[in-house]
Amino acid sequence: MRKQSLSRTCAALAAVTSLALAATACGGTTKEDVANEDAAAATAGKADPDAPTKKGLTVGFLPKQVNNPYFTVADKGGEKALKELGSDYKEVGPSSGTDTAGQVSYVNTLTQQQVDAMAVSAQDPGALCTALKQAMKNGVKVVTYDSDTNPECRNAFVSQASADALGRTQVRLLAEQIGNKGEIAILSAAQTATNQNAWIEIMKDELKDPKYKDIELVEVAYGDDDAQKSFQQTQGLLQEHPGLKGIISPTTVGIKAAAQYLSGSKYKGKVKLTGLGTPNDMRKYVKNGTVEAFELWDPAKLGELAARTAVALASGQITGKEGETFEAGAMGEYTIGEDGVIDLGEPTVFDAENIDRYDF
Ligand code: RAM
Repeated sequence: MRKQSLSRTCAALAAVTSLALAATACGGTTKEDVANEDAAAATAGKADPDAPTKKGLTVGFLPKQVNNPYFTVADKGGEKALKELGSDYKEVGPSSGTDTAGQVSYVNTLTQQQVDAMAVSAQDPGALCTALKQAMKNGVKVVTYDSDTNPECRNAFVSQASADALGRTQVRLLAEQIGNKGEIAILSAAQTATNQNAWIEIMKDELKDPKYKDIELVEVAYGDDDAQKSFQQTQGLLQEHPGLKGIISPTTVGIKAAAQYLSGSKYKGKVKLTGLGTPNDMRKYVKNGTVEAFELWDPAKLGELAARTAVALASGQITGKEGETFEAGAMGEYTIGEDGVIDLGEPTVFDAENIDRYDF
């Protein structure tokens, strides 16, 4: 049974007041929230792998940022999968990659609308927890995709590839391009983003390997997934560090803005750039010699897997526990790993040789 709860009140508040006000009023931790620490476990029950796939469900997608081409592709993948499964899709979300209060309000609104499940890419791990726990307490299944919250604040996390693999391969790509020597910088997105920070930690760890002893990470800059800010941050990095040899930008918005800056500057081809980008954004810069190689997973597949995970949860086929398995349509069978994490698979490296084979 769904009880009237704090989240309902918050969502109602969000409907009648400014989003920021509602978020402030609802963002704090209450006694009720503390008592609901294990909301995920309480609503999860036992998995029945043979339960029929429910139809007519509504799954809300809440990306970090709408109008970000990466999330447009990812969420379209979710929409397509839901259509195939006979369920409904909706997308809500802030237009800025640093509007955490806005994300909290959208979680509350989706809860109030009694969606069956939501797929969320978290701008900040902790900030969404209270609202997500309330959602789960109200019977809404919560899947994070792309960027996780804390494990107890969702049922499962659909990860694009292991953070370990992504962090290390980006360092390896850049190290190769600069001949294992010189100053490098990172251009990230929001300072709070769970996925970005996880990758940056792994990059720092990878850099401890003696084979990188001549590489020095001189700065981590934040472009907030805002094209203009990322462009300016790139310019700033080059002014601050005239000897800079390379930049890693693990964000589609950041790498595109950095490529745009380098491409029109005297650094083109001299200062190397790699990271995570979409082939359609980066094609031009690979062809004009600004970028040698970068990587990404297929965002449409990530969105599809998030949608299929949400439906499997709402159908009772899985609860998010390690070891449970489910069928993700043509994508095949997936097994839930430690802490409720489901890995999509390996990322792809794009370069001049293969980039024209991809269109996203
Ligand atoms: C941006 C976002 C997103 C990240 C991609 C690679 O669009 O920061 O969270 O996964 O880049």
